[in-house]
Amino acid sequence: MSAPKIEIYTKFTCGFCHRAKQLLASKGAEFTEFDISMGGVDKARMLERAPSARTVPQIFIGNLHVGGSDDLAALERAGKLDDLLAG
Ligand SMILES: N[C@@H](CCC(=O)N[C@@H](CS)C(=O)NCC(=O)O)C(=O)O
Repeated sequence: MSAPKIEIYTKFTCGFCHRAKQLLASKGAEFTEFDISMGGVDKARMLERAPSARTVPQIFIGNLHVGGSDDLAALERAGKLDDLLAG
């Protein structure tokens, strides 16, 4: 199975975003980042995909909405992240 597409919506000055990207990078996972600091169509798209989102980052692995940085870290602690990233 091929690795799922990983997408992360971020803001420029966001420490939680940095932390999430570091965790993904430490796994060798490639991801697409959408910086929504200035709003725009990418922010609208994020809210379409995750209507209840109030913070960044918002992380998607394939069609799965993981949530934020804490949610990503929780998956890692539970030993589930590697399998999710592998697809
Ligand atoms: N528990 C969340 C916390 C995320 C968070 O507080 N993000 C801040 C920026 S670092 C945020 O989005 N604040 C509201 C805003 O910037 O509109 C997570 O782990 O992702």
